[in-house]
Amino acid sequence: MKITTIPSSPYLDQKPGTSGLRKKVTVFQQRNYLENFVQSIFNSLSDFQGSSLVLGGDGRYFNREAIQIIIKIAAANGFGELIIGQGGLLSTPAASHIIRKNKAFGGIILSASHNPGGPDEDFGIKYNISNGGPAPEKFTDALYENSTRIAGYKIAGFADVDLDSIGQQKIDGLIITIIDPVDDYAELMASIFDFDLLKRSIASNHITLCFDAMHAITGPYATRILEDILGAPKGTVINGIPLEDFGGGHPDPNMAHAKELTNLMLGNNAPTFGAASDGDGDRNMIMGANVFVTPSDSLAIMAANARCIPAYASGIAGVARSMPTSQAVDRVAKKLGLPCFETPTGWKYFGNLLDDGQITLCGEESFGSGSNHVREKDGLWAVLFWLNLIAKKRQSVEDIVTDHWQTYGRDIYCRHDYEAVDMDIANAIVDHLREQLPKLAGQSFAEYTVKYADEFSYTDPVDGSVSNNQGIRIGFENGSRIIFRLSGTGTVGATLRIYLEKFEADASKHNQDAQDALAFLIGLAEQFCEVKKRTGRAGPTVIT
Ligand code: VG1
Ligand code: CO
Repeated sequence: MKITTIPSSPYLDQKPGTSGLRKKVTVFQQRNYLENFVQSIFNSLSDFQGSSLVLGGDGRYFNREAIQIIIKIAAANGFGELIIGQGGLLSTPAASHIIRKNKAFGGIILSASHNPGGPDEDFGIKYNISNGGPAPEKFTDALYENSTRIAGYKIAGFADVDLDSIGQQKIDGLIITIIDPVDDYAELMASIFDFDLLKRSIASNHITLCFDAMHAITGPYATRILEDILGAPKGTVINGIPLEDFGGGHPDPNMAHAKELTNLMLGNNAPTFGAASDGDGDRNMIMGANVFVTPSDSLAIMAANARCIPAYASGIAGVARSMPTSQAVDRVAKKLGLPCFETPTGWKYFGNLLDDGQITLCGEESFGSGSNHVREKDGLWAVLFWLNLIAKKRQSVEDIVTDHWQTYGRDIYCRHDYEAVDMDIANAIVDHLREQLPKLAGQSFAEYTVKYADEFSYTDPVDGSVSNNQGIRIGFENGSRIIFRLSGTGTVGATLRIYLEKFEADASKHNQDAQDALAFLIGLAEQFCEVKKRTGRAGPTVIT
């Protein structure tokens, strides 16, 4: 194979965010932009000669072209085998599983997750390590460093690879293995959940369901598992054909973006269960007839009921949640005597705890949950968890949630996002918040007395690494919290996220609307950050 080194000069904006590098497609299409980043990944690794690399993406616009380029750069850098999902497709959790199952050196996942796709929309790339999880911060820091100093990349000169025929191809010493993207993942799910029980519950109509794949990667996964294997009727999976532009939609599984599913579930003839996933298949939204389960509650309910699921029947080691996720799971951990960890936002922080066996379940408020079965959050896994729970407990989603609140109280929760805010204004908002922190503790606002006001930093209990500046938190004596963070996944301006949370022990008040119940805290958040005042906006872009 002929290997050439192409000289190139650095781009200075290749710093990975919360989950890899995300930019507009047009940015990635600049001369040598993708090539530089991929070579910088390999420049940050050592001892990978001859080993295998997993490749796949969520199928968005530019996925196929990018895969061909990455194949040639990986070949030139000395990988011995490339394991690629057919058509260049792999959901994020499936990629994680395939890295683990094949004991690969690592993997490159092409996705901008829930961000829209298409020629004028977003693309993304991320490196996962041999445990199947996102590379830790010290790797992404080194990668960024390397990207600012890159002088050229190595590329092999062979024709584009046939991505569509399953099987092995050989190019000189390099093996290219094209696999079915769904097979291994479906097998893994069958090993975790009680598929026989699910088949019976679906066949007897005890469970009726709708899954919205939002024209993204989970279409083929959900169709195979829910319809073909578990026997749900054809048409259970809606928007099931993956499209390069997600049909023009925003593949983010929440009530604002998964409108079709939301209308169905809140309508008169709702099925017993509804769910959706995002662009790359790692997020989930859980709904029952006339009820939406917040991701924070979902995590808590999973933890409380884990023993209902075959894979977790003997109990779980511990739980973790990202800092802005509500404290609902902490209550469960306390009651069950389980360790509970609070990590910064982003799945990479769960990896060490999972590898070390300190936790079994973890999740984020941003519609993500997962377990030690892979090292990414996993949308369909969460859906199957809930289906298994409903089947086993023979209870509706609403009853499961209500029972949970009765036992543990309700952590009323919501998130307000202000998207595409001018970067300077966003930075000024954060500076303004920072200035107030030292004097906030002890101050009272109606019945809310500030207990602490600080910036979250995290020391990894396994390797001792420290991550600073992970969000501004204002915690109150009564357990309520307001958290402010700037997103690390957006591609236009800045996104300010405001997370609001209040605990309600009184069951007679559990059915309140979250926006009403949190109205005072919402007002207080504006008083602290002045986002409406400084941007002139009337309210958030999205409320979840
Ligand atoms: C967001 C979420 C975070 C999640 C990340 C990646 O990050 O808040 O919880 O881990 O997206 O998810 P940020 O920095 O924009 O708040 V995904 O499904 O976009 O890979
Ligand atoms: Co995602």
